[in-house]
Amino acid sequence: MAAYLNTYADRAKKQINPAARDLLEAVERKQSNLCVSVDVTSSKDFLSIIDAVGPYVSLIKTHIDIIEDFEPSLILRLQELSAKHDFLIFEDRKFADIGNTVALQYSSGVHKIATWSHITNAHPVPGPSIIKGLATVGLPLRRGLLLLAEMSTAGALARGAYTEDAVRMARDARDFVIGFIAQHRMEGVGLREGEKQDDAEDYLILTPGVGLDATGDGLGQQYRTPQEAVLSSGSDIIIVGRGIYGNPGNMNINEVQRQAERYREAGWNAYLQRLNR
Ligand code: S5P
Repeated sequence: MAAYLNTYADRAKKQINPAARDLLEAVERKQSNLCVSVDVTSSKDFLSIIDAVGPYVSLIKTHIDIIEDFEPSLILRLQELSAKHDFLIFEDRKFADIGNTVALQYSSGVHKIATWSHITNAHPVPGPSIIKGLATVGLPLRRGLLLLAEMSTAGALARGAYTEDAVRMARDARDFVIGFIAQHRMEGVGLREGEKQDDAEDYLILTPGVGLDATGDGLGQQYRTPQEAVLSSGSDIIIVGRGIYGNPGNMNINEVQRQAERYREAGWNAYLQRLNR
């Protein structure tokens, strides 16, 4: 049986990377495979959404560079909310440069991502050196990396041979690469000639492009339901942004909370169905 068909709790015990283990343990504790993507530009909205959805998530995804009034104290507030509500933090930085540059982007600058973000992600486009560069910063801090093996957008170039190469790159860096941003599972993908699928391989699949009410956003985004992502495609964590907070311009925080609860339940029920199939 493929490792991902076990419970989150069992899978946590077998992870070698601490961030992957912590995430799976949080998922189990909170009975939530929901990650909310907080794509808003003011610190106030950012913190109020996170405080509202906190009880229903195991992971909060940030785009810290879109915050207009960013100050280092925002990170302290984020960390307080992470402790209050028991969730991990994933900065969706999508690194895509040479090893030396990404190591600097990860450790330095205004945001110092590696100091607070348990998980981050990278495009495999530069080749294995991007993992090596990020690992020099992330591994000593017990961080984990996701590779973007596929994207949710219409016409994405991350498919076929590109996706296969991404999975091979991950298999060569098991201590740091904990999984993929993807729309499907990656077991059996990218096996080299004569190589057999390792049944113990257990990458985390985090899936954006999830929505219960819309099918797209008019800018290329494509949505599937939590049921499709988790039950049909074997996703481990659903990533939901606007499906939960709508248009931040006219946000009702009670409604944001209600939607987070709704997505948590949909994601968790799909997982239970997968376990019992
Ligand atoms: O393929 C991808 C990869 C990512 S990380 N498609 C995505 O949409 N994302 C991110 O997920 C995107 O940057 C955004 O932060 C979030 C989806 O937001 P939503 O509002 O469409 O749910």
